[in-house]
Amino acid sequence: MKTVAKNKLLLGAVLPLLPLAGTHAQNKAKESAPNILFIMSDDHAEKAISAYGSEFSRLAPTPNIDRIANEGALFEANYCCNSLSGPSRAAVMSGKHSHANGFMRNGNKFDGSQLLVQKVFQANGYQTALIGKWHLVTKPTGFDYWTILNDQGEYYNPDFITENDTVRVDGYVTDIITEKTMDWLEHRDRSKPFFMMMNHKAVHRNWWPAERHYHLYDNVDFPVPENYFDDYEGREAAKKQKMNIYRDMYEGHDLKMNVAKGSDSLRFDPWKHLNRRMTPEQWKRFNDNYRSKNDSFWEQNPQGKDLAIWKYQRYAREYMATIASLDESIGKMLDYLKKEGLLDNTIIVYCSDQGFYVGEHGWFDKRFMYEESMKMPMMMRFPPKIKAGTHITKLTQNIDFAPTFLEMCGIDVPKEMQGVSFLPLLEGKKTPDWRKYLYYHFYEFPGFHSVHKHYGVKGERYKLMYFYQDKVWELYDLKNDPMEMHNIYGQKGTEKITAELKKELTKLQQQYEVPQRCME
Ligand code: SGN
Ligand code: CA
Repeated sequence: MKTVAKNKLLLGAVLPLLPLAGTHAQNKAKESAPNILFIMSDDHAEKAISAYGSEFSRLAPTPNIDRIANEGALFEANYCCNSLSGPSRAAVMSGKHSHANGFMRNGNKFDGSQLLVQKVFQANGYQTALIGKWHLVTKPTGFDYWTILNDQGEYYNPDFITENDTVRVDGYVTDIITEKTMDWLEHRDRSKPFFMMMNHKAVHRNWWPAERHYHLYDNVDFPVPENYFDDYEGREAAKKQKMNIYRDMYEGHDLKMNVAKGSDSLRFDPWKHLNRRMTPEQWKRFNDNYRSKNDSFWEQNPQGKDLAIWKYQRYAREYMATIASLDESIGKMLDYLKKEGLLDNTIIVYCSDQGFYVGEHGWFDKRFMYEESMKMPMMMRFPPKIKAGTHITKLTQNIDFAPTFLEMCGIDVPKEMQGVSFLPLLEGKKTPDWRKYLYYHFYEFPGFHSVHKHYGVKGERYKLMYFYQDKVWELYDLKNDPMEMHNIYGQKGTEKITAELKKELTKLQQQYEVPQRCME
């Protein structure tokens, strides 16, 4: 792999220290201040992480990612506030819901002048860095060093953008991000603690594995979700989406089927689309080593359910094979921190930017407030404060991350952040007053996959959603219907719980000051 020259690595954008409301700008962190290594992947579903214990992940385990959970805490009820990449990243860094940080849908221009967690760390004597996916359109702020992918980035031979230039780097994106992160850690200012964001591209569409993983799951049959052939009865918005594996996935671009000569849009040739970054030799190896061995069933021209199931398996195998490189990356980072004697004084976080569907309801992608996409896999390791094997079952959200990280490092949490620190949960303290409901709001319509705008409230047992442009409500009892197949809104016997949830919804919208214009 080609790396950026050392002097460039060290010449990050040094931003002026800003007066930060509610923080004591000390400019020098205590000697013992912990470091933070924040690792975010993209579209990593909970069921694809073996620490969560699904049958699906048992067939394709993630032992290194699991180390973080096993030696620390696994979050079982962590949720994003808006299930999309840009909005989730903006919520993590600002500690605020989308309407308050201004980044409501992908493609918005992020206001980098606002208060952000990395700026608070920087003002408190931390060295800050960001490597990998950014996706917020405007340039990163608050990082001493940054290098980012262009928009979604490329799996093979990707471009990396820095303050001054754009450099194409040969190699596979997950490996390059890992090496760049280690390189930065190696050359950092060792007199300061660090706050490092390592943001992977994997496992985003179109799920392109590293060459060494092409055949990893060729012979594995992943369990097909029982609602794979969902008919969306009683769920109007679900009927209108365009994210079915068997109907909407591009056969060429997504499923990498040999469709180069096909003309209809489902047969999109990957070479002509996102993977034109592969060299002709890489493309040849892909054709010779992968497609030629995996396309025989499809070449027999299967139809109907047989084809739909085959597509699911192809998708699940490529999705999991792409995760294999992520798991290797986490293993390398943990080993590096150990070798450097940093393992126990570094707060290590692994999370995905949101959840993802791997066949539930027949889908890929995210966006909906249903569990698989609203849930955001999350785990943390920090032995001084977190006992190995901790399970966090209370409701937490991505807006809580910034307040938690700051409190764990002994830095005051700025009052304008809307999230709350979940450090007491990590420490196993009694928290009888912990929140009972979370607020969710999805804005990207019209947009990819045609998921209509909606907001809602999620409690421990019940979930209420409102597709406000369609004026359609949905209510789920997650205890009796964990797969959210039965919308019980308006049914006899649900009056009391509906009224309670509507009250909570209004309360949260007032608390977070959601403007009326965002709800029309
Ligand atoms: C791309 C994908 C979509 C995906 C969005 C947002 N299409 O546009 O399927 O929903 O990103 O994803 S692709 O064929 O171009 O990959 S997000 O995770 O970044 O929010
Ligand atoms: Ca994502």
